[in-house]
Amino acid sequence: MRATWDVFCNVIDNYGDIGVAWRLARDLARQPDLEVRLWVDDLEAFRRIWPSIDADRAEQSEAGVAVRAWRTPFDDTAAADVVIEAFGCALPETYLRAMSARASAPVWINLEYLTAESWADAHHGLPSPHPSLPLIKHFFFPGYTEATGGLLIESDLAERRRRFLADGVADFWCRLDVAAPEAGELRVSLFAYENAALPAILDAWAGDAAPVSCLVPEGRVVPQLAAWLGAAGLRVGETHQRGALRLRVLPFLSQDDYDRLLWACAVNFVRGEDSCVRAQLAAKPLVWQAYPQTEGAHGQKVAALLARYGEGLDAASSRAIGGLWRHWNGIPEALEVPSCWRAFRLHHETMTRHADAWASRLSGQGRLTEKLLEFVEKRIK
Ligand code: TRH
Repeated sequence: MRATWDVFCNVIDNYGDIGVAWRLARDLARQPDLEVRLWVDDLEAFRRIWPSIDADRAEQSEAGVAVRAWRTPFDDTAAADVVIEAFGCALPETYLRAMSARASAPVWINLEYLTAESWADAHHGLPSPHPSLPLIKHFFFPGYTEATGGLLIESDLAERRRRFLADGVADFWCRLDVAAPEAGELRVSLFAYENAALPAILDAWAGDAAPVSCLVPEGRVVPQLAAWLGAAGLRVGETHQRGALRLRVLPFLSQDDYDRLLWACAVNFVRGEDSCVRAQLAAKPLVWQAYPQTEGAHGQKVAALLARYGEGLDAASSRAIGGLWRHWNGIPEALEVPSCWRAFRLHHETMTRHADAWASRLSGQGRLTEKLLEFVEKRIK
């Protein structure tokens, strides 16, 4: 019999919640004998990362996943064998009651935010009994070590990337209406929150000795780019040249096209969690802006990932990447942005080799979907 899985996603802000929930639901649906439903409370946000979603439909099917609008009040629904609550979104009361009414309780999992911090090892898998219902929730922590739940890496990802790089890049640029890189050009993708270090990095790119082209999917950073350009606004498709820098605003891409953009660029500036992982898997040097948190808590996340990512890198390259990451996250850094960028540029080749080795290492460390299936297998009654 096919096991049923329900994944619940409450979109709080940005695209990370739906981005991860959708990636997971799609990957689960590719496994044999699983029936997957994804409940989403903001289909408009979902449509942005997956344009074939119809934001007005309560029920639809996409990539083998039954997509359901999560509405309040929540209609009575039979609970699934496995229930995934993405990022602590509180499940509807009616659904909790349906879970406890089952002859055998579902395996209930709270999929947590990714962090490279070491405490994730000890917290992964911990149970938390419901205060009044006969249900136990388990905390599932993605992470970078074997003791965690691993990372969302589809089993065919490396092969898809390889095929794209072998014969798909030219078509991709054509489809985006972007010229292929010229000789010596450094192509950068930029996905960021508002960022105090942005004007300095744009200045550094404009003053670079070689052409830098920066591709920016439409989003929160665009008003800041417009201000730097001295323009009233910036629309999708506009291109601006300042010194060595050519800036181009792209439409917000589908999740799969965004992966392709990361594969095709030489450096990727990413933010939050999902794009950060995808940039690591793209095997190219990356600059990460963590989701800003109060009291600088994101600084620890940045330091933790830098420490892991930097393992095996020579001191100079490690210094170069660390300097830029710190500026990009508002963490004190002795070197100025232009020096950090020059160092980053100088060590780009070494960092690219390192990024390739890092991506292979991540793939060998345990995939989240497989670990989740194992975790559930041990608990299912
Ligand atoms: O959008 P984000 O900033 O999401 C954040 C973080 O997840 C953060 O931890 C969370 O607390 C906060 O939201 C509420 O960044 P993230 O995680 O990289 O998610 C972006 C998703 O959007 C990812 O799945 C990739 C996708 N995407 C596209 O599909 N098309 C695009 O053009 C771009 C730029 C991104």
